This record gives sequence, structure tokens and C-alpha cells, in this order.
Amino acid sequence: MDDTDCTHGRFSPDNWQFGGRGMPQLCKALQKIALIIPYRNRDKHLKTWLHYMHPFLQKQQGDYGIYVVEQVEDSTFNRAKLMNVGFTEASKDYHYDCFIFSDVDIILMDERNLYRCSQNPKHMANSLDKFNFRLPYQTLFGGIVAFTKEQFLKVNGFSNLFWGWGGEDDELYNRVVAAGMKVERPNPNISRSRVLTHPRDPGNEETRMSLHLINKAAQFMHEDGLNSLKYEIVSHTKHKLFTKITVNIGSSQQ
Ligand code: UD2
Ligand code: MN
Repeated sequence: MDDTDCTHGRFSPDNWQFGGRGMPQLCKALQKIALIIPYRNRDKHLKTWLHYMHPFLQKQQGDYGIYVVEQVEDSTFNRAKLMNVGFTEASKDYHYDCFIFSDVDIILMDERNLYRCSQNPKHMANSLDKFNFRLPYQTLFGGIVAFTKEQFLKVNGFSNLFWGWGGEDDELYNRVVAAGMKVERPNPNISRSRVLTHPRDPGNEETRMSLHLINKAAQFMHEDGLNSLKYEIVSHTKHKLFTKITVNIGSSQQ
């Protein structure tokens, strides 16, 4: 799934639309990319991310939209469920065919590291400064991952059951393998990225019960995911630099 001329050196002024939508003017991008960012109370990180990543995406001649999915209530954070909401809502906005799920605190450093989907699900956060630009373990699948629409539907999205920090990325990795796909990674010299430092957020304490869910991913993935997703939209607002979807996703008690 290569791009057309778009990423091959022809720089053109971009078209621009409210809601954080950019698109190249002089060439046609083959992929339409939604960037989904799970979010709560990280205003400074979001501003930094937007400041660096919009120009980056434009230089890559992306046809893209940025979706910040905010969990409204102060129940325990659920990153994975917010990703599923982002996928579902962005799909109603435009015919995106590539979805990039990204933490708000990872800044790519090299424009050759394309925000694009591949033949297989792609793990893009494989060369982070905080891990000395090495992969800490072979099955790491956190930080930033890119799925075509088809690939994401094949794994039924993320699990909705990971309340609190950790495990949801490992569970998604197991879904990918169970669905007969493998994980791709960019060359680590190109995918070098900076992580903005932070303490663990309140309301995102380490999850319990995750090992069981991770080990049973191949079995549970068919009933837990996009096909069991429930949420209520609180607001859907197009800001200049991003679309913000504020959502009530309930809590682990429900
Ligand atoms: C790691 C993973 C991350 C995820 C997490 C466990 C990497 C590089 N990152 O990141 O992808 O698997 O562990 O859940 O492998 N967030 C908020 N507000 C909150 C809490 C979280 O906005 O109160 C969002 C934000 O986009 C943040 C992301 O959730 O970047 C992940 O949370 P984290 O940054 O606390 O987790 P971290 O850095 O340990
Ligand atoms: Mn982080």
C-alpha cells in the first residue's frame, strides 16, 4: 500500500479544514489517515504534540484528521476503550482507511517515519529515547500502532475491559497474532522518538486482572471489542487543530 507521488519530495501548500484536517493539494494521497489520541487532563502534552505533529504530517503529505478522545468522568481511565470510540466516531466523519492510535506524549523525530498503514499492523513506538532507542521486549505493542480499517475490524478493536494502567497493549498484540497477522516495525534508526515525561496520572492506577485477559485474548476477542462497545457522546467539537470527542464510557463497576 504505497503512497502516490505524495511522499516523494513534492512539497505543496496544504488544504486545511477546521477539526484538525489536513490534506495535500497537488497530489492524491492513497491513504486517508485518522489519528486517534486518548486523553484526559494532559493539556500541556496535547499542545506540544499538536505543535510538532501537524507540520510533520503536512511534510509527509498526509490526508489526515486528528481526533482527541476525552474520557469525561473521573472513573478509572480506559485508554483502550477510548481508542475504540475514536475509531467508531472518526469512521462516521470521513472515509478513513488507516487508523493510527497514539499516546499524547510521543513525538516522532524523523520525517522518514511515515504515519501510514502497512500490510500488517505496525508498531511505531519501537525506538524511544526513554528506552535508549531499543525495544525493551519483543512483543511490546504500546505507544503508537497503525491499523488499516480491515486489520482493526479483523481483531475486533481493543478490549474494552482494561480499566487503569497497563496490559491493554499486550492484549492487542495477542489479538493480532490470533487473527493470523504479524506485527511490522519501522527501522529503529528512522523511528527514533521522544517521550514527554510525566508521573502516573491520578485515576490511572495499574490495572488488576489483566494477565487473565491477556492470556485469553484469542478466545475473548470475538465478544469483547468493537462489537460490544457502549458509550455516550457528551460533545463532538471541531477545534482548529483537532476534533475533540468527549465521551462517557462508564466505569469498571458497570
Ligand atoms: C505505556 C504505553 C502506552 C500504554 C500504557 C499503559 C508505550 C510507549 N506506552 O505508556 O501506550 O500501553 O503504558 O496503559 O509503550 N492518558 C491521558 N490521561 C490520563 C491517563 C492517560 O491522557 O490521565 C493517555 C495519554 O494519551 C497517555 C496515554 O493515555 O499518553 C497512556 O498513558 P501513560 O502515558 O500514563 O502510560 P505510559 O507512559 O506508561
Ligand atoms: Mn506516557
